[in-house]
Amino acid sequence: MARRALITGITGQDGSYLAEHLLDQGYDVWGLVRGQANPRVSRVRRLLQDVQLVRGDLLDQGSLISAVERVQPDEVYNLGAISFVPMSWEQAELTAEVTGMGVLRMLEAIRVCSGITASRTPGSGQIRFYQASSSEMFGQVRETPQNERTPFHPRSPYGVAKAYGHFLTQNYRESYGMFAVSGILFNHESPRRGAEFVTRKVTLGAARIKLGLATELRLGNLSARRDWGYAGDYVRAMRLMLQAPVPEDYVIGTGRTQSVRELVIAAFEAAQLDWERYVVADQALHRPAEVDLLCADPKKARVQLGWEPTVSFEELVAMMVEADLRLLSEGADPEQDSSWP
Ligand code: NAP
Ligand code: F7E
Repeated sequence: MARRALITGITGQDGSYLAEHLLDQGYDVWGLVRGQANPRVSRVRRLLQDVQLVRGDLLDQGSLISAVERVQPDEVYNLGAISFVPMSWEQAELTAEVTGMGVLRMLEAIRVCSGITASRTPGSGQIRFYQASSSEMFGQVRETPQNERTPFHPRSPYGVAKAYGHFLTQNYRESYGMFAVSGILFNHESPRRGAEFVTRKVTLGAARIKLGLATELRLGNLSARRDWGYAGDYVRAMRLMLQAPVPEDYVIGTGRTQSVRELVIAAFEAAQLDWERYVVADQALHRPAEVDLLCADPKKARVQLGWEPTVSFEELVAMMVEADLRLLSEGADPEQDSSWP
């Protein structure tokens, strides 16, 4: 019988790629969707016709229990979150509730539906659980590159909420023997990335300028460095973690780091533009506390899971610029639901 997966955050970037990957692998895929008239649900329905939808919200414990009871999943991927770091300062409590406490509610839904009441043999739980942890937990980094043993020093309410979810996932594994793992994923991007994140903001900005739709691009801290990979590669790692014989946490990244300035140069080069004529550095876009440098050491995932990224930074940026040029040339509005290639 096909394995059955439940994905929270199905309307987001990773949810879409993970759903496609799991469908390819022969899974029955269910997505948790929230809200009464969420416009992003129609995008999922159009792109992912074989995914079944179930209503629920990470803020609502009962809805998660009902969803798990209805779907009877073998695997749960908890990707739902408030994921835009600047928003986590503006709505810190909501971020704690969704991105942090949402993990507790999802784990509790699995625990209750599995009838787990006391400690069990490690890994004996029926439902395998993946938590979308983040390199933002490393924050002000203690060492470079960062691996599974690097201590956390989060720099935003988002990073703090993710650290809570991360430790809770470990705790449910240790307390109840649940097969619960965290993927500590570094930044990963794609043509489906939200327009507010810096890679997409830059590739859309370059495409708009190229097509005469804009005359400048305002950005914040150009010196921040990130380890950027391709989302399609990273969702493969999520599934592999849940197929491992033993539940463990893994760092997923490329092992390379680039600055926002290097990202801008690559994107404008791909659009055949001179970036210095168009990019405006805007102090107002700097964050209250910045994460200056992230760079993954993905050796454990390579050795134990056989996972490797396949798309380089340069290929990723070129792919995104090309997709945005096409999208805008077709007259699509990237801020609207029609914008998923
Ligand atoms: P994304 O595009 O921002 O998607 C976030 C998803 O969370 C959306 O589907 C959203 O659904 C859902 N969501 C928000 N509030 C919810 C709630 N109250 N209940 C249920 N669902 C809710 O994020 P992403 O880039 O795909 O990332 C997926 C996950 O990985 C997130 O947890 C993110 O924090 C984490 N992560 C991402 C990266 C990265 O570089 N992309 C790196 C490390 C970790 P609606 O349509 O209902 O708003
Ligand atoms: O910023 C700098 C900004 O918003 C990257 C999320 O998926 O990855 C993501 O978080 C860097 C920061 O991503 C602008 O200051 C400069 O240093 O694309 P971002 P993020 O904050 O790294 C992690 C792993 C997650 O888990 C998160 O969910 O770029 N930057 N100028 C800018 N950033 C933005 N957004 N906009 C600018 O204008």
